[in-house]
Amino acid sequence: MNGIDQSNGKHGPGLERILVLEVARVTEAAAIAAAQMRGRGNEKAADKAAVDAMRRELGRVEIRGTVVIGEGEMDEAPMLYIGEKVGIGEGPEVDIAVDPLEGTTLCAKSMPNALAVLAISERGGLLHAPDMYMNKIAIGPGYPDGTVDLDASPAENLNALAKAKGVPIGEIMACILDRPRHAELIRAVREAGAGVQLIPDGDIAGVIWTTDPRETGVDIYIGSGGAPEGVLAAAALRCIGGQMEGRLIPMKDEERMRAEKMGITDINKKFKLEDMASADVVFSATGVTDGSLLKGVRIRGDFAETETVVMRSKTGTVRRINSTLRNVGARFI
Ligand code: VTB
Repeated sequence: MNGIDQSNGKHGPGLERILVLEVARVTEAAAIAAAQMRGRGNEKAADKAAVDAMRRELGRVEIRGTVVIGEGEMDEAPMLYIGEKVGIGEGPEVDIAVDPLEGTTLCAKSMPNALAVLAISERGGLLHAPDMYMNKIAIGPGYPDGTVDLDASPAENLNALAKAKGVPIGEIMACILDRPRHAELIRAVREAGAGVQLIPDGDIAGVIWTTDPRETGVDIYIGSGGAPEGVLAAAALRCIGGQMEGRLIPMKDEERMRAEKMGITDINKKFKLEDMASADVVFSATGVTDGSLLKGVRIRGDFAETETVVMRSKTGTVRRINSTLRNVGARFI
């Protein structure tokens, strides 16, 4: 999709506007909890703090929610597992995708771009992506449909993007996760004449950066990362506009079976943005550590300051919310 979703979504009348503030509160709470674990070198503890806080806050929202992307299967994760019912049990029926701490390592090392992330959609509006790798390609809004294609070579995609942007390929910057598995991809991008911005972690932010190249310097995201993160990024792009494709990369039979169990009949399918986020969606991210998308949490005495971006596909509104929360009995409210 290129541009903003003006429809009501094909699954129902659309999400209620009030939910925009509610979901922002939820990512704020997760971010503050995680922020208190910044730089402690303890990924598990940071993640647990974010999960606990997100779970608690979700429990106060007037929804009948089902987690479709969460911390794992029911037997793997005690909280926010796939299929878990969240919310107060009244209000609209919604599906929820969470990544309470996107970039646990970034948080544990107090490095940039750790986020608390959540997307909420009408029932059935988000792809139930299993926890496995996904090949992804994404660009921001304003380009003709089909400018890039997951099955084209890096050089083809970069040339097409440069042409659509009206710049020489030397001015295109690709964001790629810094992993040995991407060595060949990185080489091909550089050989084509484009630049590579390597990130240690956090490809939801990597995808979102493509929507504002003037600010972020990133034109395109390419490479493999988590499939759940792919769906969350797609939810964000559905709100801001942009194009994205993804394909699962099952490594073993067990992963194939898991995908099938989650309703994915064609494991080789090239998912378009609209397949990953097919209905009205609200996306919220709060910065945990400072980053180019959002400022991290500031804790000053009894106050915590947060920055959140929350967006809604139905209208394409993107809000930035700066909050100051007060510490009441070891909890910021
Ligand atoms: C990916 C990416 C995430 O972790 O899941 C990555 O999508 C893990 O990749 O944004 P590796 O298995 O190669 O380490 C993140 O970077 C952070 O959760």
